[in-house]
Amino acid sequence: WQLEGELRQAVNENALVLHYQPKASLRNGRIVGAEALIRWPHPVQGMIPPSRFVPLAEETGLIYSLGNWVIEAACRQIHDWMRKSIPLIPIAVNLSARQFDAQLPDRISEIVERHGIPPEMLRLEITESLLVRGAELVIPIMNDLVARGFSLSLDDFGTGYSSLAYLKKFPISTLKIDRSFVIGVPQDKNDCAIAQAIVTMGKQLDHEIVAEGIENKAQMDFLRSLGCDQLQGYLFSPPVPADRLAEMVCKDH
Ligand code: G
Ligand code: G
Ligand code: NA
Ligand code: MN
Repeated sequence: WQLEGELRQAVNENALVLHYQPKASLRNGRIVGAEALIRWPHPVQGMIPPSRFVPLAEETGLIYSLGNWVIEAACRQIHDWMRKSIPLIPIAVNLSARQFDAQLPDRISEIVERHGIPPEMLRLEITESLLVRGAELVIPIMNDLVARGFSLSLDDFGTGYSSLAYLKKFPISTLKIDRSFVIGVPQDKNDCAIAQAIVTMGKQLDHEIVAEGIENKAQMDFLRSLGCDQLQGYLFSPPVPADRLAEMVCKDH
């Protein structure tokens, strides 16, 4: 398929870019982190969103080198911010299930050490879909990553399968409430109940709670009233280029 060949070439030629969506504290509105989101500036098709090529990369196995590129690019960016004395915030990268193998911790450590980055500055966002690899494979890898100083966030929480059985076994520090439960609050009673249950449970498990996809003030106020810690969404900021994020962080600190 043509797009696959072009994507392989784009990875090899460093022709992809990361945009960064800030996460803000729901207590004081300050930027407390950001999520790196990949984009493909295509010469003919324009900026291609990840929904159009990440699934392709996952099907073809290209996600392995694409995933390494993302970690490398995020670390290069953090290094550049350190060099420019921009206040550092933790940057989260998304990991696909196919990237999760026994060599992953060594691969990530090598990249982080080569760029001289404190491991706390790189967060790893995973989803429950990871469990297709088998809990007996993935949980030790998660523990290894945490032992090396990386923290794990469980993304899209509530949309996967078997969430509750494994939640207590995952060494995660952060739970991200999926956008699909945020859309309906505060009007939809069911969404409110689900959001409240997730926040209550997550806090009992000592996890930090991030609400994704916050688009308006009513949603923000409701999630804050539940005790949610951080928000990510268009109300605060869409994903932005690296330089724009640096400006926002500098203004904020
Ligand atoms: O930015 P956007 O809303 O289009 O992202 C769509 C999806 O692509 C999200 O589910 C996001 O997690 C995923 N995605 C974005 N960047 C990456 C990445 O670097 N690696 C992986 N595996 N998924 C990503
Ligand atoms: O699956 P994941 O949580 O990684 O997806 C993040 C995606 O959600 C990003 O691609 C980002 O562009 C998108 N996104 C971020 N904030 C909002 C928002 O407020 N509304 C909507 N509809 N999408 C958002
Ligand atoms: Na994600
Ligand atoms: Mn995410």
